[in-house]
Amino acid sequence: MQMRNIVIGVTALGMVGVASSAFADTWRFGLEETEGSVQYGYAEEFKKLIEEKTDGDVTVQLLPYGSWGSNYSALYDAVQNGAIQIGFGSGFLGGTVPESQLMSLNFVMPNDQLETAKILNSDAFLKSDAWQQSFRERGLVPLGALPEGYQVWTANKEIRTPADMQGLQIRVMDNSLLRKTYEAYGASPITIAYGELYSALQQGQAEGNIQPVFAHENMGFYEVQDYMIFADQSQFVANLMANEDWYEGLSDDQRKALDATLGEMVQKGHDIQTQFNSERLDTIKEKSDINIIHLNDEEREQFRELAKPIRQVYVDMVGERGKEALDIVLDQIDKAGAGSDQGS
Ligand code: 6CS
Repeated sequence: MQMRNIVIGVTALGMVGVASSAFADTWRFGLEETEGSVQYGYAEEFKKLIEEKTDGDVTVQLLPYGSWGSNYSALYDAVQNGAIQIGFGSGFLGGTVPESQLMSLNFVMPNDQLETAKILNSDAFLKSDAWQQSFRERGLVPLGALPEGYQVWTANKEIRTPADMQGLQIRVMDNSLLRKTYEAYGASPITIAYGELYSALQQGQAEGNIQPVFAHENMGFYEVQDYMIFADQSQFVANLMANEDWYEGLSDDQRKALDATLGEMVQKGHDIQTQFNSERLDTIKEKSDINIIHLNDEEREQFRELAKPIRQVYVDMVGERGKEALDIVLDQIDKAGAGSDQGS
């Protein structure tokens, strides 16, 4: 059975053996998600590649959601202080790296998901001063980005237009930009921890949810929701990041293995998320009678219009460096000639 209330039985951060040296040849990799998730699938492949390329010099230890605690700031703090060397940070990371909320903007990324992965992992973006400094100023280094699939809404009512979303207590990750976005759509967003979300949905404390398909299945959320709504408004993107001192202390061989692995993982990460999201949608359809809705262009356009001012909200919230990062992404989308969710 899925994890229903994952907060129960989690171990404290100290129990994963975080006391050892930040420069040990065991690389601890903290995940925001459980086994069976896209982050876990990515991490398994990452581990295989690193261990092969370093000929046993390095062992990668995977720490899924729950093994390091359940409050995401504990994971981000552990990467910042070197107790965990590598970790994922997505929607909740906005409190630690405000600029990272760029990944939460709606109607910005290319609608080709592989193209999104390539742009967010390009040197032009990833190695830019704007993105590097956003993380380095907080003792972190951005290593890459993992798009995990489109964010899909669920609710117990049909949602086709912003009018249908009025006052809906939809659960968003703890991120000011997401709250502003869903307020602009007319909803009344609320924040609930990932591990408590199933029971919150079951008890009606939250009336709607936003996740990639695999997560609706992996965490069982679809069991307690009646409608699944595909609006293609944004992809879920997790940042892969490392402790800065640890990263700077890697040997040449380790750095080479890491760089090569990260390069290979762009395509592999895309393949993993595509496969997981497609298979899990089949599972949801088999196991439930959830109603599936795909917004048409006219319906989607109404959300796109409401999302437009949120880019400026992002810039006002995070400042000039955030604007630079956003401009680089927009420029890369333009250069790639990729069809974009931005529309005309
Ligand atoms: O919604 C959340 O809180 C979590 N969802 C996913 C798919 N990954 C991590 C994230 O924090």
